[in-house]
Amino acid sequence: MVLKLNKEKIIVTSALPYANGPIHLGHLSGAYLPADIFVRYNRLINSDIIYVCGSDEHGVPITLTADKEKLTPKDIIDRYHESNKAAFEKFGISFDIYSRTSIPTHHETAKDFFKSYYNQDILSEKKSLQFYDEKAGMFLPDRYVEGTCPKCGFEEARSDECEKCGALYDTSELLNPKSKISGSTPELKETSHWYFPLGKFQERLEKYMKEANEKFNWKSNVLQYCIGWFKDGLNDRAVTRDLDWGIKVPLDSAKGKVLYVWFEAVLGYISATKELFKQRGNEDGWREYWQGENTRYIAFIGKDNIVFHTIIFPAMLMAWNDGNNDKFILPENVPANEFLNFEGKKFSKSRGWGIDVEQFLKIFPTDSLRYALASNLPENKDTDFYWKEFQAKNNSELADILGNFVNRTFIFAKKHFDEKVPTRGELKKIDIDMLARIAEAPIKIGKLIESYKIRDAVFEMMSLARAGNKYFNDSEPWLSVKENKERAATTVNICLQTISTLAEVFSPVIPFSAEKIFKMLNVKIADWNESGKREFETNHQLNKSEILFNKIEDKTIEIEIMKWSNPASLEEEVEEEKVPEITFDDFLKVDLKVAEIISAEKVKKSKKLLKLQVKIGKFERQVVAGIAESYEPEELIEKKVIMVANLKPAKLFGIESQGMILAIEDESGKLNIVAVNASLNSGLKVR
Ligand code: B3M
Ligand code: ZN
Repeated sequence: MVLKLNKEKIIVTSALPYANGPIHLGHLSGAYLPADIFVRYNRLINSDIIYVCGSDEHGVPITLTADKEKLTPKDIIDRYHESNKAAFEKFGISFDIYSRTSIPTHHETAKDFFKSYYNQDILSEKKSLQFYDEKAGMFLPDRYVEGTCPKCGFEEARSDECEKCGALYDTSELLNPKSKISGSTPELKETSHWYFPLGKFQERLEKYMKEANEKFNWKSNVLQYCIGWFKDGLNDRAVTRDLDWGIKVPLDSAKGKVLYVWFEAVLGYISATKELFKQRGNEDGWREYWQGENTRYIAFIGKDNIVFHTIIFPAMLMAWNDGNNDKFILPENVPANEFLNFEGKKFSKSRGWGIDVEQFLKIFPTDSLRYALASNLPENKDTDFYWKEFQAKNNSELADILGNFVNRTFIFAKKHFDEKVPTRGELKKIDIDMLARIAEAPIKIGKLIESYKIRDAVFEMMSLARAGNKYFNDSEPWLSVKENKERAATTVNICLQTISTLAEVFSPVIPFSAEKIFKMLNVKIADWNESGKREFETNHQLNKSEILFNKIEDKTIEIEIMKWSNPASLEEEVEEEKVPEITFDDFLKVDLKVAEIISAEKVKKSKKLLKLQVKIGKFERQVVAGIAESYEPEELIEKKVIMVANLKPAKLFGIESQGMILAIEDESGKLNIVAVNASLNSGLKVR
């Protein structure tokens, strides 16, 4: 049974992030910002669309974090569910619901799917040998066992696959197995699991993908990935695990087993939609979005989640549809993004590399980040977040192009037209061309967003702002206002119309600033189809203008660069590090001086920190340095070292630190202070 609907419905989902850590910029660029822009645009063209997401709260990642922090899984998920929800909100991600997989609705939904497959008799129970960690009291998932490859002797091989030589082997063949959880040697123990017959769906999946691609033009990175999987052939997949944190397998014979987290997490999209409609007082409303005849489903994800959304989830829905009267639709597109790196290196939760959203938005405005990320989305290949580029996007694009155009127009209208929209006079070619540009921009941008080319769309938005500035310059209203006020009126009128169009087309990307512009223009946002066609009433009153984007100062950005270029706690990555270039002037901004250490003492309760008093010429300073694990305080007295003398003071363990001592971290993790010849006087400048 398929529901007939009078209007097309669209459901958009973004991957459900594990509730075991904060959301970072890489997550945003992968699956959330592009989806949000797509959804916001669709709302403006009056699509009947819902945007659904939530926390993924089961699986080994959660239990591991809990173990590490000596807390319960529930503590962990509660903490991160709330903080991630708040971070998304602050970043302006406009979910209709941010649900979670620990809610009863989700447990029931997941169990229903499992029971349906069980009753349809498509699951098979198989016995296998699996590593069991006696010390941790648990069966070990594959990626938590490491050992020596039986083929090539590589010592960090995974439990059933060697990364070095590519060999695949049976878990029981792995030599010297080690549990990554407790470090002990795990035993092989027999267990049994339920398997989903993915292989049986291969033909239908290939057909589904082919047809979806023909109709909706899938991204080539996604297609290539799937083709690879099909080539290797799909196998049965275990959908249960031996764990106690998760959704209990709804069979009497399956004590101590839970559903595999990926099996149930994808169903989280459905249960979150159910929850949304429960909240809306329309219990069955969710069906229109999942089971309607003219319903579209688009799943936004990062590239590491492709197989689950293009193969496993569709197969699960097909299997459900085979055995039930209510039939689900399959994703029409899965526009997966590649990764965003941070200053040349992969974001890494475990290594603490990469700034998270909450931290970021404490320092910089949301729209600046949204714009910078949106114009650099990893749509076809990995991209990088660099602080300097972020600053340039904000200063040279948002502030200098868009902000400047809005600002100069408002100032001009205030000065010469009494803060009102002046009426247009006779149009010249330059005006007609600009009006044509305004009219076509929303159409062009809309098409790009609809085909998931968000970067290009953002480029077009800023191009329109550039065109606005050029139109203002070429029209020279500051001259015409003296000689022929009607000319100036026409220019200002068209500039204001351009601004209104800019606010409309930019609103999916920088919604908070767009809102400010509408307020300044004293109008409400129009439907996308009407944008570019706004006619202001005669003498329409404008509101007070405000600066939309403040410039980010060099020193603010340099602090961030410093912070992230000296993360003593981070392990080095194997790849060569790409460090952004600086100019000589940049270098000169760092005031490096010779300093003499005159006293040193341990900081109470800290293993790493020493409190130092140093002399720089005639002046004394206090510095808190993270070198306590490498030096005894006495060793340091009278040492002449190099110090960053103009670092903004910061408090560490409540103690003010007024500078930074340079040190070199060697391979063993020891810090070696950069000491200079004792004959050099303190206060001398390094250059
Ligand atoms: N939680 C994996 C991840 O956070 C996973 C996505 C689930 S989507 C249903 O990358
Ligand atoms: Zn090997």
